[in-house]
Amino acid sequence: MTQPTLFERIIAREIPSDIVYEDERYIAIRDIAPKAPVHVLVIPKQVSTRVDEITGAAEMGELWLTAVKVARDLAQDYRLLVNVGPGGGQVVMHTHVHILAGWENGPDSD
Ligand code: DGP
Repeated sequence: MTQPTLFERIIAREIPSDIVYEDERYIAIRDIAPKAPVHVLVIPKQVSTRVDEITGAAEMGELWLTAVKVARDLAQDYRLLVNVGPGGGQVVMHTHVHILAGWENGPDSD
């Protein structure tokens, strides 16, 4: 049996997190090591290791629509970012979208 991912353990409430959004298929939590004044992770409950494993247009579209919905509740302007694979900076091998926002003068101002 494979070990649950860190984010599965967060979804199961085995590890505490600051949840900003949740529905049947997604959860959004504040990043533990924020790289922007607002840094939230949108995580599908259906596990895939990395975003390019998602091949269905409906599933991919739903992930992005959920990320946009959560982001727009947090900020007017924002950055959406996905790290794909260790070489792309992905550390947690459970697909997630980063929402980064809250800079006074844009992302390169800090
Ligand atoms: P990535 O590098 O794209 O795999 O991003 C993983 C993010 O997950 C990273 O920004 C830090 C965050 N993170 C790691 N462990 C935890 C945790 O236990 N709780 C929360 N809320 N975030 C975590």
